[in-house]
Amino acid sequence: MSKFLPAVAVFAALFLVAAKDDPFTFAALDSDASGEVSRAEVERVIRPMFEEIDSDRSGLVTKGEFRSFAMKKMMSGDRPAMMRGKRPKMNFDRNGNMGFQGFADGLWNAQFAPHDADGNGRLDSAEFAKRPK
Ligand SMILES: [Ca+2]
Ligand SMILES: [Ca+2]
Repeated sequence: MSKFLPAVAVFAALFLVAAKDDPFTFAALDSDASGEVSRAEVERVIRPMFEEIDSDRSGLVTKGEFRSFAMKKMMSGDRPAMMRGKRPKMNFDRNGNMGFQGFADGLWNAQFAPHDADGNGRLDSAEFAKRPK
């Protein structure tokens, strides 16, 4: 029996988990099937996450809500797609609040815009594949 087999099996299992739970697959994001992922399409997918973080449904995420969300995900061993790769800049205002557009700006600028090689404001599948997994 190859000593490499267990590592391969673990890798395959991780891949299956990621494929099942990751909302940031190209096919899931490209909701109009145009062959490119736009900022609007990313916003559609991250809106429910913003609403989950905004636990009091005020329409704004506070630093406290963000910390609680991050802690809950860490405790459950769940690593949201937005916490992979380059960490988004969290655009909290001076009162410690962040609206949805600030949230979307942070995520887009950290994880999508840097891979837009042709600068057209959208990621095609080749550009998207350059995102860290
Ligand atoms: Ca699209
Ligand atoms: Ca592009």
